[in-house]
Amino acid sequence: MTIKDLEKAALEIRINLLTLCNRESIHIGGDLSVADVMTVLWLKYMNYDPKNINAEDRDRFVLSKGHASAVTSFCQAMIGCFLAEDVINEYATDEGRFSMHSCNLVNPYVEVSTGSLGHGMPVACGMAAALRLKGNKKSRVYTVMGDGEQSEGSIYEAAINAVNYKLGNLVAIVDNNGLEADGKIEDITGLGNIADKYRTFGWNVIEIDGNNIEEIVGAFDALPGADSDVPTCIVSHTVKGKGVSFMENNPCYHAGKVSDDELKEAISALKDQYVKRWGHE
Ligand SMILES: Cc1ncc(C[n+]2csc(CCOP(=O)(O)OP(=O)(O)O)c2C)c(N)n1
Repeated sequence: MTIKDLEKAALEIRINLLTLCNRESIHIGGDLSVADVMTVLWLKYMNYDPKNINAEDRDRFVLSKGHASAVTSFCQAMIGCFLAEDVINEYATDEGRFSMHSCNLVNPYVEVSTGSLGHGMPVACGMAAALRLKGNKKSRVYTVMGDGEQSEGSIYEAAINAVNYKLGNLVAIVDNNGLEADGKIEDITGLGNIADKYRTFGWNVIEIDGNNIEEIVGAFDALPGADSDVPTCIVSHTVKGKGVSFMENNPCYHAGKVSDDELKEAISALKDQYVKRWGHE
């Protein structure tokens, strides 16, 4: 897929997110910040066949920031797991497969149910170790975390163990948007430099503008082989609410709904940005 194809797909995913957000409360801010990385990962790099979801050599995905379930579902819709309309129509209904957090009891395309922050990364670490024990040298385990989530101690236990067990098949992505649920991370926990922390533990670290599709592609292209010995952390600097000016860097849009007027304004602004860059829709 070309950069243009990926940007078009990211636009469609953002429009789907906003359309859903007009109907149901979702974690829109953190969905929008990570939308570009998720688009590139799912549409270009994940080795995952929706028709053969138990294939041994598939890549595994664990959404450690489990509240970004909507963007994950819309990416999976794009590769044919189900329809985007299914996500919109079933979201938060009693019989539906989709909700604020991904659940593998109702949705088989979810490898691991998540939502409680700090758990996905250690599970991903265990999965990567299990693949090694089984002699699988091909599959990667990707996990996507929040930067607020980096306050959970379990993340660091996993990070230390990933290096100790030489899990070069593990790729951790931190969506570094600077905000957590109700404010700036530097004001709440004073977390400091995330990239330096992973470097100190011995990880291979790649820092990118995570809302720039070209840089994201560059980061995935630069990953060492799945059979390498050192885990990689992609620190992805993003903007919470990316693409919708009234949501950007605004903690009020961590989670919630958008009105009809906000929906219209947001979609037209997103389309304008795309047309400005590529000349047509
Ligand atoms: C263990 C745990 N504590 C609290 C929450 C509630 N919670 C959901 S999202 C969130 C903020 C997370 O911030 P961050 O990881 O930066 O995610 P993002 O800003 O990208 O949405 C919190 C505190 C939770 N899901 N799990």
